[in-house]
Amino acid sequence: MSEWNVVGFRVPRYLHSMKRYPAYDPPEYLDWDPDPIEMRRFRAPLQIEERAARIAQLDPDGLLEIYHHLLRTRLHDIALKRWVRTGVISKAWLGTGEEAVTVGAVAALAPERDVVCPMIRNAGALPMMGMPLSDCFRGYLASVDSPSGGRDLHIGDMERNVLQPISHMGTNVAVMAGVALAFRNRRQDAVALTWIGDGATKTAACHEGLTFAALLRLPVVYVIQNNQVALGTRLAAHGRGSLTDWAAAYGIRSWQCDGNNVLDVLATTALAVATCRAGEGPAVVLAETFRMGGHATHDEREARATFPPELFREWGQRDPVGLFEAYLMEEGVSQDALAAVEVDVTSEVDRAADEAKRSRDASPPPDAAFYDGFSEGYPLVGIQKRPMRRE
Ligand SMILES: Cc1ncc(C[n+]2csc(CCOP(=O)(O)OP(=O)(O)O)c2C)c(N)n1
Ligand SMILES: [Mg+2]
Repeated sequence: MSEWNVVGFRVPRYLHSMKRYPAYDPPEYLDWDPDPIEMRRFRAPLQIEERAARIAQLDPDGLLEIYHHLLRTRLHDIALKRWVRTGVISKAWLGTGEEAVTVGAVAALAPERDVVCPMIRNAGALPMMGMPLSDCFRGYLASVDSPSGGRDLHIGDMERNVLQPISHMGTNVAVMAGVALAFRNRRQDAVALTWIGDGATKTAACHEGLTFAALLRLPVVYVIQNNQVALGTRLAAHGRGSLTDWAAAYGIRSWQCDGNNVLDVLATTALAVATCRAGEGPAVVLAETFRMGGHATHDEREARATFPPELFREWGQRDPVGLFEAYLMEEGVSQDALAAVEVDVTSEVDRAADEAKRSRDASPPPDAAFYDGFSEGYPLVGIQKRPMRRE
């Protein structure tokens, strides 16, 4: 954002500002300008000694890479929203306003050895782990060449250390404890990480998984993504206790961070990962954030009515991408460098969406819908090859 003072000199404050999309961005993001109070609030946790030490390891290229990941996550969602509006797909689950929780957490991992299980609001993790962005779009098209073969929009790729999530909330907590147990048994120096929604913390599967992970001290990091709502139910309506005390009840070490501050998420997740690598896992990172959109694109109006408008204004001022961009400018990153990242990311996302759209009509053959999976220790393709119990 450029400003001109009375004598016509440009005030070199926030010179670059990423493009906003009136048709797709939440209204609070459209004329977004960094608020000085929020900028101070952004810096505060980064002064905490052990967090500061991790952030000091990032060089200018590393910081720009994080900006790239944040922006790509935002634009991926905007591209999906455009697909919904233009009738390519009927619905999309987006993470608008929550990008930092995904990007910061994955940036704290070693993608070549650690394994993540991203929930649908953590789509930004997939390209960070090396999955082609076009595959993220193909997942939504249910095309035969999508990573799930067209079966499911929850996608993963074990070649790239991304476990396809189960859509049932809470179940991945136990599954990732199992992944961490496998690491331990194989003496592999690796960490498992997944995200748990505030709503998912209330499931039985989550409780069982955490108890198991804690008891066996497994190397698994659970990032609680508290976006203050579960589908249409506000946090205060789905639980009475505080999530701050929650990990302690399981005997699990935890850190709290600002989920709209990518560097704070990165630094706290790095501490959690270090705990696991030191054999003292598991660990919980509680990231406080806010869902700026609907549960998915179908209920955006209801979602806006779930909370008072002031709350959207407050969190809107805390746009994780905008805040990080403003922070980088304060740190002296050049306007040209930021603009160059934006040009790159925009064309990367456009290209990926266009490439995926070419598969739009490549539906799986009808009999592939029966079954394709693993059972009784060997791969089975098609329901006719499954051993059926006949009474
Ligand atoms: C066991 C189970 N119950 C209900 C659902 C339907 N459902 C899908 S997402 C969701 C809300 C999830 O809320 P939260 O865990 O806070 O994650 P968020 O959507 O806010 O990211 C519900 C109820 C489900 N997928 N699994
Ligand atoms: Mg939630």
